[in-house]
Amino acid sequence: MLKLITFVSLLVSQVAAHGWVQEITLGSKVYTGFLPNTDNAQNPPPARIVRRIPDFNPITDLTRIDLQCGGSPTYQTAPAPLVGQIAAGETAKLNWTAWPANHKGPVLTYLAKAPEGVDITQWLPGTDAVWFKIDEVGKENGRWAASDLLTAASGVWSVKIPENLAPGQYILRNEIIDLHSATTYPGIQFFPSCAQIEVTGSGTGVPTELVSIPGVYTPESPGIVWDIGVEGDYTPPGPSVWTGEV
Ligand SMILES: *[C@@H]1O[C@H](CO)[C@@H](O)[C@H](O)[C@H]1NC(C)=O
Ligand SMILES: [Cu+2]
Repeated sequence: MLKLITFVSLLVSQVAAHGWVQEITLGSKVYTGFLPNTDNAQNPPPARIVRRIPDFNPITDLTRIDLQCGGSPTYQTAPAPLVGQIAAGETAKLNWTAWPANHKGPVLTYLAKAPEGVDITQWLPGTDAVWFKIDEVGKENGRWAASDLLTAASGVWSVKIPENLAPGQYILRNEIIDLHSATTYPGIQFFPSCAQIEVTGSGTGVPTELVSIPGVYTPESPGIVWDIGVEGDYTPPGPSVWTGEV
């Protein structure tokens, strides 16, 4: 009986934990996210613009390739079959499943441009330095991006595609970082979600500060070991934000 209770409460706590991007709106077009619980149960899984993930468990090892777009030792991410459409200057809306209130931390967004002549539905960046950051929010007026601001926005994280971004195929990587157990490393939890997008427009902006994921964060990077109980500002880890200004 004790075992059963332990098992049931474990299930409940897992259901209450974490989440994934269930829906993406690019401009005015709506796409279903990769839904790990139901999509993984189908063979083949439904075609999505979002790269597959095994489940809603966090990535905790900064050196694993799973930090890029999700995965586990037994389930690697892979390119998705579809590509979403958005114009530079439009807003992408990432609709996360209910985010637990105690999982506090920043929300960051990166882009990576598929190399010339490579179709994004075939592209795995590996550890190449191809990523640049377009958005980050840590804390605003004492409220954390996750979950305070995200939940206040009904679970939808909005990020503008820089107006001057050069057209092409990109991976849009939205990342929630959970700091609730980050007082030592390992402890910090990462929840990346990668959508494949085709950006249209006549922009010419090309960022110069490119990082690799994994590689961009180390246990010593500012913001990786953190005590959320401490008041004050928080600067998210990684490179500075590229706004597309020239
Ligand atoms: C988020 O996506 C879910 C599932 O498609 C949908 O029911 C919900 O209305 C969406 N939330 C918002 C704020 O658009
Ligand atoms: Cu957790």
